[in-house]
Amino acid sequence: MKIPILKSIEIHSLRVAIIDETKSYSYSELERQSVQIAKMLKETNIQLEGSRIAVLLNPGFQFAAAALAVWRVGAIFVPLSVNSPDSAILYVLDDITASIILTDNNFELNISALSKRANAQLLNVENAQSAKVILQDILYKSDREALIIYTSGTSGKPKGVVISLGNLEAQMTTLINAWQWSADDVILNILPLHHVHGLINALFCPLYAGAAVYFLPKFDTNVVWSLFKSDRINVFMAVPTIYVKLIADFDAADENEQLKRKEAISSFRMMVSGSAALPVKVLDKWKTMSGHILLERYGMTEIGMAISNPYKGERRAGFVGMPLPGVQVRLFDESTNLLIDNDEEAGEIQIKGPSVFKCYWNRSEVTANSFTKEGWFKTGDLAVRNNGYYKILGRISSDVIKSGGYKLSALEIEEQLREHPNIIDCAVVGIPDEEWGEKVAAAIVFKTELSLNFDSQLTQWLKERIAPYKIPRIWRFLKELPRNEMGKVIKNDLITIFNQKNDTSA
Ligand code: MLC
Ligand code: AMP
Repeated sequence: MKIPILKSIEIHSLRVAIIDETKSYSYSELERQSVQIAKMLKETNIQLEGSRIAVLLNPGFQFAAAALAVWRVGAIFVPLSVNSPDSAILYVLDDITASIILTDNNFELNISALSKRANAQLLNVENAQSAKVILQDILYKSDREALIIYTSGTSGKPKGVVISLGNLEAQMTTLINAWQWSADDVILNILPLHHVHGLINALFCPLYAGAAVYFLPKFDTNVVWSLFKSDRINVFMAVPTIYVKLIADFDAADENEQLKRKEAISSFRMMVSGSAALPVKVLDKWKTMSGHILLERYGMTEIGMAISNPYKGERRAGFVGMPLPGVQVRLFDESTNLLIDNDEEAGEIQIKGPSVFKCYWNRSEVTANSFTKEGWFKTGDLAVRNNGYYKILGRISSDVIKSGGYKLSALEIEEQLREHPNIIDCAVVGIPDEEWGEKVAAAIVFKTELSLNFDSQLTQWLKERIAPYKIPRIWRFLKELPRNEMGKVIKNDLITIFNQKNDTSA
């Protein structure tokens, strides 16, 4: 097969592909830059096919060109989080044994020492124009690995989810048809690009459809509202926290400004919410502001988008909709080993189909354990079905936290905290929060007397070790953790403790 997005680049060459801070770029400019970066990769004489190329670039034109370039040379594209500390980046570079890191002037200096430690060659995409070697596009089998995205889960350290070209094509085709993407669309993308929501739904899908993607350097409610009013955008996708923040900004504006904002968003073709539960209150408020019933859908890094409310038809508040075409969904009760075939009982969502990922990178045992014997992927999400519509009830494991749309592993944060010389014991939970979905809360047992402001010192200490969105915002310092007879921390009791006493929240 030909690489999916490369097909669309040829067809739409004169259209606008990317708009960023300074400029807009056509599809043919995107193609040219991706060819130049691919040539630069070739010039290294590194064995590229199947190798992992990490990309540390801000959302924008160069990022999109780099992804295409990596595929042109038959390598696997691994987007890095631009806000993570060195140790988190090094973890990914080591895990994938990255051959090359693609970056630009914004990051080159900072990443240079890391690239040496990881034994990866560092290339700056801003130097790509000088590359001269001859490049030939390759044809691929659909099971060729295209992409690795790191996700946290129940297993402590983040794992790389390997997505094949076939998976990617299936995910994009399904969404483009279901949500009626067209080349006339312009989407505002303010999401991070190291996760599927920002990367696949809000960048690759529009590029595959020949649409334009408008990037902002950073999420800012005011700038987003100005852009909405500019009449240049007609599609928007975000996590619920972002809608909550936009609503707060709307409510703070004067009446005249509110009217302008209402008028602007009422003419959008589509506004989507996902990655975490959309509170019905937020959906209702957005409806009164815009006339739009936000299109809520359900997905996961390992499966792409699986369940969606309809583009045309009833969008049900509190429900994530029905299985997308080509995606098989079932509810399963592991305790009874039975399929749920009625509208009353809850079960784990299990998924099958061409969009389901290939494997976890270098973790064959974890991969095997993530599927049933019959090949269904076990999502770890609980749901009920009502007249064909699915409602997510929550996660089976309390060790998985969703905050601001990011999936976080309580175990990973605990592991990190235990490395602190003054911490004997700790436990991390998610506390429900209207703005963030959940806030990360940590209970800590210390070795010695605490100094004043220990929570801010700990926050600082963590900032050098884990991504900012994984840092606990609520702290509690305890003499001991609530445990059962087996010695296991009772996380529900801990949540109660957090909800009862006055906390130290950031
Ligand atoms: C930041 N802050 C938090 C926080 N993150 N507080 C509590 N909980 C959190 N999780 C605080 C900061 O400390 C700071 O406080 C203030 O909020 C602003 O910080 P920021 O970093 O500038 O935040 P902001 O840019 O506003 O980020 C919010 C956000 C971001 C919602 C834009 O979290 C985001 O981009 N989320 C999207 C994640 C995503 O794409 N997930 C999809 C995964 S894929 P102070 O006091 O300093 O002001 C997936 C599959 C699927 O899930 O189905 O899609
Ligand atoms: P990630 O692993 O970051 O891809 O996050 C996937 C998880 O996000 C899913 O397993 C769900 O728990 C959650 N999720 C995604 N969309 C929704 C939604 N619409 N409602 C509730 N949870 C969601």
